[in-house]
Amino acid sequence: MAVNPNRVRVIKQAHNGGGPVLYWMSRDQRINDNWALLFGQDLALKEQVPFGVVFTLAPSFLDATLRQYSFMLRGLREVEQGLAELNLPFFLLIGIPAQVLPPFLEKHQVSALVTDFDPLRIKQEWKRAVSDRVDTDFYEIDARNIVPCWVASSKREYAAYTLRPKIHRLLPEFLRDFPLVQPHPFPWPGEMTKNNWSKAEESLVVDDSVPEVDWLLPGEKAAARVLDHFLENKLSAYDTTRNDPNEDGVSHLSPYLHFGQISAQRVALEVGKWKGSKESRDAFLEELIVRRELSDNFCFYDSRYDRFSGFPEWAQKTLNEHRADKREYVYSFDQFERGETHDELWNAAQTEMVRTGKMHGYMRMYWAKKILEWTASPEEALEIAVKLNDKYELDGRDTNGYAGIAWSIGGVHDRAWKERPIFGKIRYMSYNGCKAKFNVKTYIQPNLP
Ligand code: FAD
Ligand code: FO1
Repeated sequence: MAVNPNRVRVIKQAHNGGGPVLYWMSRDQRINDNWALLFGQDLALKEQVPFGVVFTLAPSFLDATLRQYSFMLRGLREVEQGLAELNLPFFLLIGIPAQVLPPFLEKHQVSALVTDFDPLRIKQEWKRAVSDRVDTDFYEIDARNIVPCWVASSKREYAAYTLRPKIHRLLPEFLRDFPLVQPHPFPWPGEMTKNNWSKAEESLVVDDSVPEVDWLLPGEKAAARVLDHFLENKLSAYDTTRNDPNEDGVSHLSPYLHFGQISAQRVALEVGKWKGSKESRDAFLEELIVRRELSDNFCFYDSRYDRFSGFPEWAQKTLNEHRADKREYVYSFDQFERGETHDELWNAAQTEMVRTGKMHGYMRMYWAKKILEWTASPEEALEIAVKLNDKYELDGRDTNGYAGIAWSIGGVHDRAWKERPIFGKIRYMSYNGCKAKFNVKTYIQPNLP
């Protein structure tokens, strides 16, 4: 078994073998470097049975719009083609998993169901509902994290510095290269029904006023090209350019990582081979491995990841003490959404997100913190930040987003700072602080409403 057993969790065992194995793909929407897919194929080869992949397309998903769904669907069409070349079927089922999966498993006499790990509440609910309705072995594989979430730590970590040593100690065991997916020797029984992609698009109940992006091509092949471009042209200056929104110094991998169109483990393996500055490599791997896997730790061990009650005690206390502080500015969701605050820098960040689907990482901190400053309560700030982030960011609806917003507004994974109005001891960021770091006029210019 090429897949480390510590990456596997058994959701259910039914012991009625003999039928095909099915990988229910959801978070990790790729063929290569996918431990869930590799585990499923291993099972099928051992049992000498057919193996297939299924994706259940939900009509709506956490405020996703046409922008995110079209990026995802174009990536899935590439998965369908790639699997066909490996003699593996890809079944696109339209509807809620608990409604469409059980009859599919019954019809094909599936005896083992494999799926990928995702700590988001909606995904945990999906799995529970499916598990209650199927009579097959059911496995969950962490194919998103290099160190499986439940192995890295058995509890909610306080900050990056408490998780970092646990991750680094386990990298030698988990940061390994991947085997290739084999052409499957046991064909899926019966004729192959063709997936109806136009019906899939028509089934969506999404806001189509948020247009697709054209500056980033979706899919596994495009993701690999973006990674190569980053390694060749940008990684060497990453530690000095990544916090300047006027520099195009970051990887732009987050939409691909969010949809699982590239594996963070593949990125880390390629960065490990890269012969460049240690400072840049370490700075990038810190974000890609420690910060990114800290987000899953946060959401996995605390289902209140998008709630005020999920903030650390000290943060809830200090924000409560400053609830009655006078707010010099208070804006509505619509004013924020339209970028109509008094602050042209904040408006530019909002415009960048609405237009490109990807706000620069440095600006996301400032953007979220100002929403705390210009709303009547931290709860309302949290709600507005999550809704805007999930509606417009290509990489939204992701544990990184809930952790990033909770860090900005609720001090999650951060410490207490000098007390001030409204923020209390939550770390503050200011326009002048940005001005000291980069040329704000240069950033505002292309992002004027
Ligand atoms: P790079 O700098 O090239 O980083 C490479 C990868 O490392 C990223 O793709 C990401 O997977 C990981 N990474 C980098 N920074 C962080 C971080 N701070 N926390 C966790 N992982 C990180 N990230 C999302 O993926 N989706 C979101 O919805 C999201 N919302 C955010 C909201 C706020 C308020 C904040 C402060 C941060 C948010 N982030 C989010 C984290 C970070 O801003 C983005 O991951 C990053 O900007 C993505 O661009 P990149 O891939 O070019 O970054
Ligand atoms: N996962 C699914 O299994 N089915 C879907 O229909 C689906 C839609 C979707 C839309 C936008 C988006 O950002 C994610 C979506 N996902 C869907 C989940 C995605 O694959 C990831 O698992 C999570 O968003 C990352 O935690």
